Amino acid sequence: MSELRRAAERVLLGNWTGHSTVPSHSLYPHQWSWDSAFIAIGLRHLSPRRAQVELESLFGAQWQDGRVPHISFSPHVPRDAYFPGPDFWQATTARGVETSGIVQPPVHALAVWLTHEADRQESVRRGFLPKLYPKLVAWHAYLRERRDLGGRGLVAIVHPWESGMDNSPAWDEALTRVEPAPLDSFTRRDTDHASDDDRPTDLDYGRYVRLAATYRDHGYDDRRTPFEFALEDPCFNALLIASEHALGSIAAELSLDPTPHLKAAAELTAALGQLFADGNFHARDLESDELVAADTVSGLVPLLVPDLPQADELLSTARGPKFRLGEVNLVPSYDLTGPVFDRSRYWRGPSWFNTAWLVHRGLRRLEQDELAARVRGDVLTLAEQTAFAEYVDPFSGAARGARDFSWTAALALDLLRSA
Ligand code: 9WN
Repeated sequence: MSELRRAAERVLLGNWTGHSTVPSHSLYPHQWSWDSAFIAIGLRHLSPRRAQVELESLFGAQWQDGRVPHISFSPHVPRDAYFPGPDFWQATTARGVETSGIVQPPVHALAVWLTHEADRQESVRRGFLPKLYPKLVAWHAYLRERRDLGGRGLVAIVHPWESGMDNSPAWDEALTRVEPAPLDSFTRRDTDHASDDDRPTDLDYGRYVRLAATYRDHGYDDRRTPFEFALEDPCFNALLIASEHALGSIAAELSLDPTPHLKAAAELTAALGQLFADGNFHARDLESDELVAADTVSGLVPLLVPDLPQADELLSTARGPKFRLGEVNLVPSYDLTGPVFDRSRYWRGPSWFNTAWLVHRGLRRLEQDELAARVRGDVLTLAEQTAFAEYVDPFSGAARGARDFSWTAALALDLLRSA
C-alpha cells in the first residue's frame, strides 16, 4: 500500500503545473473544473497548501456572472493541443484568463470543505475559507438562478460535457435533435492520444461542437440562447445538494448563518424526487418534459445526499442486475443489461474512479460498511494495476482511456487514508 501511495503521489506531482493539476498531460493538458475538485480531495493528503491553491486557481477563472467554466486554459500549452481550445470558445475573463463557456458538476464546495478539514491551521493562516466562500456562493447562485430552465427547482445542463459524463446513453435521444457541425469544420485531438474505440464517435463530436458553438454565438447568455439540449441531470443536482451542505459547514465555521444553505439543500432534495422512477434517478429532458429511460451511474450518485428519502430503493437498484455493485469492478457507468451497453466506450459502460468514490461516500453514509469496503478495495487495487487509468472495463478491470490520470491517483490516495 505504501507503494501505491508513492505511485499516486508521483502522478499528482508529475501533473502539477505550479498552481493547478492537469487531468492528463496528453489528453487533457489544461485545468478542468470538476477534476480540480476531485484532485484537491486527494492532494490535501500530500500538500494541503497545494490543494488550496488548486481550488483557488480554478476560482480565479470564475466569470462575473458566477459561473465556473469547465476548462481554464493554460497559456503555456500550444493553442491547438486540445480541441475545442481557446480559439473555439472565445471567452476571456476580466482577469485575462481564457476559458470555455460551459460548466461542470458543482462538487467544489465539498472539496473546499474537505481540504479545509485536512489542515485547519494552514487554511486559517491563508484565509482559505473567507476567500472561497463568497465565490462558492456566487457559483451556486448562478446555477440556481440562471440554470433552472425548467422552473421546477432543479438545475439544467445545456451540453453533454456539462454532465462530466459526456457520452452517456442518457443524452442519445436529445442529441438526435441536434444537427452535427460538418466534420471537416474541426479537427479532433483526443483520438491522437486514446483509442478510437474508447472515445465518442465523430457524429457525437459534431453534435457537441454544434451545441457549444450555438451557446458561444449567443454570448453564453442563458436567457437568449435557444437551447436545443437542456436536461436536469441527477448527478449534477445531487452534487449541488452535497455542496450546499458543505457550504453550511463552511458558513458555520466562519460564524455566518448556515440556514440558507441548509434550506437550499432541503429544497433541492425535495425537487430531486421528481427525477425518481422505477428505483433509480433519471435525467429529465426539458424538450419532451419526460424522464429519460436509460439507467446510468448518474442516477446512483444521489446515494451521497443526506436524508435522501429514496435511499433504500436506490441501494437495491445499485446491487441489482443493472449495476451489480460489489460483484463487478467499481460502478459501471451504464446499465449492464441496457440495449447500448459497451464495456469500453466513454461513459457507455466502463467504470470510473470518481463515480466509485462518490458512491463509496454514499455507502459510508448509509452504513453499508461491507459494500463500501469492497468498492474501496476495488479502487485501490485497480488504480495500482492499471497505472491510474482514466476508466476500466467493469468485467475484466482492463485499463481504458488515459493513464496517470490525476483524479484516479487523487481519489485512490484519499481512500487509502480513509481506512
Ligand atoms: C470534455 C477531463 C474531462 C472530465 C470529463 C470527461 C472528459 C472532456 C473530453 O475529460 O471530458 O470536458 O474531452 O472528453 O468526460 O468528466 O472532466 O478529465
